[in-house]
Amino acid sequence: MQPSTPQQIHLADYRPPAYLVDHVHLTFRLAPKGTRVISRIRFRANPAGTGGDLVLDGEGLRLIGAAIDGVALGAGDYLITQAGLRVAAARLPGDAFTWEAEVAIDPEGNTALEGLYLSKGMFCTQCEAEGFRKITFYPDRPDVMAPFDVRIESDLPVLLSNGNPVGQGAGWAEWHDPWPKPAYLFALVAGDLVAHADSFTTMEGRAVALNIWVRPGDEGKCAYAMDALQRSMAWDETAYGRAYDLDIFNIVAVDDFNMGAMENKGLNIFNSKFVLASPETATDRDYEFIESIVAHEYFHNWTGNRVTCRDWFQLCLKEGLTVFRDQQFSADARSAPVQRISDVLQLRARQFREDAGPLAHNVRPEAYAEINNFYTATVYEKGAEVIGMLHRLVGAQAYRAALDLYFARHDGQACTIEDWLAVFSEVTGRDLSQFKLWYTQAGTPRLSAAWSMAEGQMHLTLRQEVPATPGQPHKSPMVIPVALGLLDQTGAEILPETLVVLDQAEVVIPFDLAALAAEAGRPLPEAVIPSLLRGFSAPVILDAPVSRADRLVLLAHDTDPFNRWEAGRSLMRETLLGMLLGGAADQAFFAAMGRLLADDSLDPAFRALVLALPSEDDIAQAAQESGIVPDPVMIHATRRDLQVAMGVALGSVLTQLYDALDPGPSYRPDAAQAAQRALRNAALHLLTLSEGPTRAQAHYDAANNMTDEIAAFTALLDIGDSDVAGRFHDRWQDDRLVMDKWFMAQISHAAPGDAVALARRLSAHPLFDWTNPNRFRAVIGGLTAGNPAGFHDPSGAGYGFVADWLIRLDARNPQTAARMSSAFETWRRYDADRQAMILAALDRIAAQPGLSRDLAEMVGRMRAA
Ligand code: B3K
Ligand code: ZN
Repeated sequence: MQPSTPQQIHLADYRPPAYLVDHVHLTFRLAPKGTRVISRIRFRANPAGTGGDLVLDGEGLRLIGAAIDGVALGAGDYLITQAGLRVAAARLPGDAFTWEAEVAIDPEGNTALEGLYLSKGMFCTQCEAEGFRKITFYPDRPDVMAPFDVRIESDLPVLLSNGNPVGQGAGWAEWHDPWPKPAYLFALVAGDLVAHADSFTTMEGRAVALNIWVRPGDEGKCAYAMDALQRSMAWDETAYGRAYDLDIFNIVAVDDFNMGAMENKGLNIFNSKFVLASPETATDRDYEFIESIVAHEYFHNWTGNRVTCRDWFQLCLKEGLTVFRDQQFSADARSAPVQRISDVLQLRARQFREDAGPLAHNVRPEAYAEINNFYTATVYEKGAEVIGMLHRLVGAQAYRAALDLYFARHDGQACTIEDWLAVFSEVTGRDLSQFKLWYTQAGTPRLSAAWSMAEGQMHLTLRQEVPATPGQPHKSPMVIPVALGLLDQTGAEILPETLVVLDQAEVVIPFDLAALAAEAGRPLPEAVIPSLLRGFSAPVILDAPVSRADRLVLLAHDTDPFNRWEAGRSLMRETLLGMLLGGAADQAFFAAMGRLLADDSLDPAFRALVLALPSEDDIAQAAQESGIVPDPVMIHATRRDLQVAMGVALGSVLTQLYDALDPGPSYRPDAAQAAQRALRNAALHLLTLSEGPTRAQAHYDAANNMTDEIAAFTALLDIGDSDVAGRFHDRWQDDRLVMDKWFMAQISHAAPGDAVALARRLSAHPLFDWTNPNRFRAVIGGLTAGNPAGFHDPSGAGYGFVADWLIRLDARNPQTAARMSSAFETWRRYDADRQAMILAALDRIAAQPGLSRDLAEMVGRMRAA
């Protein structure tokens, strides 16, 4: 039986709403099983719309009663369907009217964690994208914006909603949000919470009360998030001229949450993992995430909330821009080169992977069945890269002018990518119609370079090709900004960074080397080494025939730190691919690494990134890109061989680094200390693999922070230590967030042949609460993302295990099940046996009766490839 494909919604079918909303008033009478929601909504016919029936979205609502302009509706006055409610135009009193309704909903029974739900006795909401329709009947689409007044009635001590508080008494509180917003930004929280409070005064002189609300006992873990919030508020004023616009800003930490966090107006709701931190329980990486996610959600106040999206196809309008902004913030707060390298690592690991498989889609998709399936690396990270390219093309000043115009013109509006590009065209006079292909063509372009030299002249040929992706067999040439420099054979720069824009399939660019060399005060070089795509100036795969020897020169001398790192990375990637085909690592590579590691003028965080090997999935991706069928088990073994070889070859420099980089007893999560720990722990890892457990055991015993503790823990797991997991468990069994690490680390660092059995065993552990998304991700993601060789075990056991869990979770929480299913998106990469087994797992999922639209769409797209 062919499972039915869920129905698709198309960008081309967009129509303006028939009715706009002038004001919303909501009353919540909270009760776990039977919450009443009373709504009073002032509608007005949209002058730009078609008029007609009043169509409201609504799912899983029990209608108690409804009225229009105070006149109660009878059963014959409206039609209720699975998707909502319709009142015929003929029943409406005119162009403007007030809709009132009372509905009953069941927060306790809401296991999907979308709409109003309960998490450990606390009421909270998640409305983006389409959760508001599970709260009351409403035109639940982002182009309907309105001010909200909210009254909450409950005995719980803390009652929060969007906007400013306007009144409270025993058992009730009222909130007023003056800023028109779409329903997806609505939020409500009620619970027994305590606040970590502080304040901020805006550049406009507005005093803002800041609160981070957590469960009692967690208030000591909020200081870093608060600090990050205050720094974000100040940064947005300086960098973008954007000030906060309410009297209060609340953040709430919740344990059961489908994603990272949510930017609801004035009331951000966070997965507690991205709020709570103490040195003992959170790693440097956790702190970094907290900083960037707090910033990201705060920055949405302007890019997303004040200016929102017309429809969900425009999601990248707010997400790509807000990611770009949070990346800029982190680059300013920490180290810009390290930030850029980390961002590119993420982009390649998640977005290039997505683009190379059956789930490839445009930065602005054109069709979806379930919009939650499009909160992807392509929309977010590639969306941010596209803005980075615009920034580079027009320059920082014009970028700022375009953004100023964007905010001035579109404040309070729901916009499109066309609106966004228009402000850049107007400010710069540029025609961006070809640039727009970045939004409408999927796939990672391949950029190839070749060059020749004769008589003091160099000709650089740049060629692009955009691969076919699902539904897009033919592509047009894109606008690719290529930042480049030229080095001579000694590593001296003879052409400082220059921007070349490739906007055809091929261009040939001449360079007058004699003139360049003279200008740089260097003799005419016999050979030049191009440093291409500096700073990763475009999200493309670069093929450039730079010899190994020349890449060693780039690694040692390039003035662009990104390309310095990239040179080392590509050498490592090539070494690994060579080893997969039976080759060995060469000594020149180790020697170059050793010199770089020992160079104390370089940021230790940068050195740690140079030392880090590509992940197993990166190697599989690189194999795929070079036409090799990847064998995950062999990749794991080969990568481990190289790690051991590095530990041996670099042993003395690693030992010196380990000894020299101890930041001492007082922990600070700042970039400088984190950098030392990153390099020191990278050294520890390689030394443990090459020398054995002694150093890691001592490191574990001495650790006074989670960064060091987890580094020693995972190093010991990697060499098969059988007792460290028990010790870790005994110490941390009562700390939920740390225990997520315990589950994840063990599975990720299990020997591939044992990983599925271990995941199975841990999924029967009393602390495995599979209904908690973080814990589910720790165990299932620990296998699929953390241990690819285990997941792709030749027996197929990993596929069966994961499919079973996805099916089970789907009945309860479709969003998280669908998201986790992308573990299978790479299936086409593998050998015929694995492909057949993955396809069988996907078929088994697809055949489940009652499969959610979310998971059905994902599986359908993956199988279709
Ligand atoms: N906008 C939210 C994500 C909502 C996801 C809905 N499935 C968080 C963010 O991007 O900031
Ligand atoms: Zn966002």
